[in-house]
Amino acid sequence: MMTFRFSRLATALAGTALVCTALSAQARELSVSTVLSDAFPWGQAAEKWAELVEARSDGRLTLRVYPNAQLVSGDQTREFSAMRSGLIDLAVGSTINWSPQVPELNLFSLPFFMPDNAAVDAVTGGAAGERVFAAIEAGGVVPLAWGENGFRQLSNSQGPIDEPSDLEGLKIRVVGSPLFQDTFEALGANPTQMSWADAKPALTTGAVDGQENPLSVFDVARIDQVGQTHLTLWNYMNDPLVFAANQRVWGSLSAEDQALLRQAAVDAGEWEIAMTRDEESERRAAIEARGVAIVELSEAQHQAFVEATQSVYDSWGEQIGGSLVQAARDDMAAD
Ligand code: X2X
Repeated sequence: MMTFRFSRLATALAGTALVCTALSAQARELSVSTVLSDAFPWGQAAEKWAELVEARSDGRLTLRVYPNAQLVSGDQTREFSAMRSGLIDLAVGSTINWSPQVPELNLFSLPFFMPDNAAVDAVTGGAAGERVFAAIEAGGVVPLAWGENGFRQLSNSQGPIDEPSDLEGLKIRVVGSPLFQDTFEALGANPTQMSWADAKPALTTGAVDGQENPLSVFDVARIDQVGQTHLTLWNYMNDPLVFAANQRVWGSLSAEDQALLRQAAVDAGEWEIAMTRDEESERRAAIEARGVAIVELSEAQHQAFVEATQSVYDSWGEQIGGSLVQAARDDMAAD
């Protein structure tokens, strides 16, 4: 009898332990998509977000980062749609990659529109930034915070580029909306759309002559090793990152967890933006030390690029919406 009771108790206890395990296993795991891994500031932004969320939720929420756009088989321009449909829970994504679905994100890709970090901050932190977030929300995804891939610079294997005619006939790898096609065509180049996964092989074989990416990407991905020996620092556009969530996932979280996730995204973004900017001069020096010839544009040379792309600025400004472009101008002027 005693034995029987004891074994019933043991069974009951074992059952309780099982329930506890099941409950703690219910600690929620959410996927985070990124294009670049944590070898790059972009991937580090996502890892920082995960780290902060894990610590602040005492392990209740776990963010698992999936780099290299693997959740969309490398097709980075499908990331936004995949997050909207629920294939991806969360993402730290580029305005370029999401611009095919959210045309307002092309604001950041207008050639030579935002000249420096202060201008970018004025826009992301201003009325235009709020409107861009509203557009993302209207597109079916919840935007949470800003990060930064950086100002994009032009590299190529053929020779120094300091005026538009130097681009004549060069095959340049681009990604994102057709705005990039138009910009490089206006400069006389021969742009070709390609994912990041395909870019390095295409540079290696010489299928393309050039590409454009921030210094951090050029540096970490060792783009110099695939024949890209000329780099023009022209700051033609900045590529902010956006931390965001699938709507249904967001709606399923308590108000407390929503606040936790959003604040952790804001903190991770601020941390990553500061780091990316701090590291720029070291990266430039490292790239130069590897034998890459760096071109900086004089004011007059810069102006020639601005004029050559004016028609793209005008026509895409209209497509994005004149009032959003004006709001961004006002944000920059008020700064
Ligand atoms: O594909 C690129 O060039 C990259 C990595 O910068 C983006 O995802 C926009």
